[in-house]
Amino acid sequence: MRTQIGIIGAGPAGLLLSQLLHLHGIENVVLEARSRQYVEGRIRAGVLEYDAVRTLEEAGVGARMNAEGLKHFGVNLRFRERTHRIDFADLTGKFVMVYSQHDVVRDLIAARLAAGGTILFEASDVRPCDFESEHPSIRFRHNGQEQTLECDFIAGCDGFHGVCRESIPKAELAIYERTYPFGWLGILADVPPSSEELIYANHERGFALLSMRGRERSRLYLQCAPDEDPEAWSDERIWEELSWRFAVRGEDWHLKRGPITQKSVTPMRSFVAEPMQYGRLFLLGDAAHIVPPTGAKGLNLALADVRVFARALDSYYHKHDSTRLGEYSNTCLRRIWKVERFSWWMTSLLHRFETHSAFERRIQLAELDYVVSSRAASTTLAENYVGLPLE
Ligand code: FAS
Ligand code: PHB
Repeated sequence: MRTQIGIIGAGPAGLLLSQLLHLHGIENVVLEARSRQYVEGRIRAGVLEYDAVRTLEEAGVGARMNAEGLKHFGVNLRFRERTHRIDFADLTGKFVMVYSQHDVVRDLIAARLAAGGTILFEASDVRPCDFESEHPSIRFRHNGQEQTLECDFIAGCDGFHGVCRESIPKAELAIYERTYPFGWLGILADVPPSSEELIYANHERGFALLSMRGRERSRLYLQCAPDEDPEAWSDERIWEELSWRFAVRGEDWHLKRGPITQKSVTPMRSFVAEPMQYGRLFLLGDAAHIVPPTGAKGLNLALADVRVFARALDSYYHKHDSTRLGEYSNTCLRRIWKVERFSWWMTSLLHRFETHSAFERRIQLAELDYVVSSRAASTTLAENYVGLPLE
């Protein structure tokens, strides 16, 4: 087999890249380890930045998002049993779109297949090869047959646990990481959300987040131990703990309960691998970086990398200019580190740290107080949350 761009991974990064390259007339093939059903059913992120919405519209996959997604013009911080709204419209003139990652993935797969795109699901033993040469290739097994995809460039969109980053010689990569002393127990529940907009709660018992999947289903998270066993949490125990953490005074508000249909624990880490390219192998999305989900940035960072890489390939093939390709990693990293900082800051601001002294706990609450009482500080949070300008 031969193509121009071999893409490893059919998550949001790989699929959006495939779609944008198709629109630029650049041939590509996507190799995905899992089945289509698995990839389309994986519950993950839920918030799209303002520019990510634009990017998906430009990619021709914005129709269902705009019909079914929820535009949010603000977000709420809850602490000391009081709720404070950060007004995106007033502070930035922008919004975020609550539309789940698995819906984005479904829309992109549908668009690619409708356009005759090639996505090989359930490909196994996928290995990027010869990417230090000008003739890279990807070896893999599919339908029981060993195959080779020859290409000009390889896009490593295979996530944090993928094969691409691991294929780069360790001496060539600088790794920056931080592991947090907690995780998130996430649930999906068949009950309408108890708030029109997201609520991030900082409580003595720990962090909690109220989000949603449309108007009929709730998505909620609570801070837990990093190795928490979700099966140790009955529905009753989850709803009780969430009710504690979202407790509020002087507001006619209560947390609606309903059947929990999915629960899982996500570990929390910050991670960046530099550079994001080696020879003709390029890393995009979680393959290169991870953020704690507190700032709702993981998916959005992946989509931003794709925009940079697709534009660089467009210049290479259609203007015979490889400058952008050579600058891909530096261009992405400038914005990635600002988003890593914001995700770290939101995590530090909202979670309970057992190592915190009484003084540090007071400083954390004072910072929350400052954020919600200063227009300048609220604007800082708002402009990061709706999304920093793309390169
Ligand atoms: P992905 O991991 O989505 O996709 C990589 C793809 O490559 C997968 O389909 C995988 O099967 C495939 N693959 C892996 N190895 C392969 C191989 N060797 N060969 C072929 N294919 C291979 N972000 C948020 O903003 N908010 C959240 O609430 C949030 N929650 C998350 C919960 C969990 C459990 C996880 C793991 C992540 C969460 N994230 C969240 C981050 C998440 O949304 C990622 O940022 C996003 O999926 C990144 O997209 P990709 O880079 O495409 O990687
Ligand atoms: C989600 O809806 O899954 C979500 C929203 C905001 C976050 C993290 C997750 O910060």
